[in-house]
Amino acid sequence: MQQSRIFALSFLLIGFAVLAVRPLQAQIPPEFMGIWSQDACATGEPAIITGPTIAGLDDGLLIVFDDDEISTYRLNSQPIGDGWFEISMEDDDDPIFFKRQANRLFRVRERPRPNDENATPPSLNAENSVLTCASAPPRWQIPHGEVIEFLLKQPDLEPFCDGSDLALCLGELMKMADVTGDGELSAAETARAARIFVHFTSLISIGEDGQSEIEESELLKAVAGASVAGPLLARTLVFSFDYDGSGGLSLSELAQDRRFDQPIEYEPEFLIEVGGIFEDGLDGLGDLLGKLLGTISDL
Ligand SMILES: [Ca+2]
Repeated sequence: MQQSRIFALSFLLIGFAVLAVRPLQAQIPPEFMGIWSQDACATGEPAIITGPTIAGLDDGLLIVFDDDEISTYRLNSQPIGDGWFEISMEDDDDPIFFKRQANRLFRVRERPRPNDENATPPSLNAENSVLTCASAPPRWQIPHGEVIEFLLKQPDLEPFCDGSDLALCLGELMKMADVTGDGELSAAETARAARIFVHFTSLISIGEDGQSEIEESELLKAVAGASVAGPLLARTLVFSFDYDGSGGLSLSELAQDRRFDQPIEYEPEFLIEVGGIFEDGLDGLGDLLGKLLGTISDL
């Protein structure tokens, strides 16, 4: 019922609506979220930990940018005292224990016993730690900057997107998409939202084992497709929903004829499904654009 109602919305609105949320279950501690690197921040391969706000996921996400492959894992976490958290990946019986101290996140394999005075505390050495980074290295920012920013901003959404008020959450997502801050989405801002949506859903097409790997070249192909076809889709959306003819889309125009007065619930797989439809739609537009360009060059 909820799903069919969402499906009735425009692609853009779907894009935003499905990024709204469910109540949090396995909270990733805020001090663990952000960019981490095993090596120097300016040149290393970043790993991003983000909370479960996005995508209706119950779990947090760990996204590892590694040479030519990008891997995404779902994370569950629970505090075990003394600053330690037990973090496990989906379908993995082998949890790892994490603790943050200053600018490092330390991990140990053995369960630390914070409440046992006689137990030897686990040794925290730099070899088993990652360093917090203010930003991702240029090597990764250039091709993936938009989605990295989107991932990093997730904790800011949490107070607004706890699953209880979709309209409030949509308002915050709208602010995120509205680069110029004028309260309206231009065609370029809409196209950017489309690119981020394709980038993001490609990254989190997580399998049943709770993880996904995607070759960077495959990911960039999907994003390039969205970059070419997105503006066409964006203009179509602006033409379709810009009721006051201002040239941009406001939240009230996007929400026209819809009532977001009920909590929203769906399975994460639904997002992936919508991402697939969205990508197919963009592919279709890409084909159309290719044909049009072909026709023009034949003239
Ligand atoms: Ca704007």
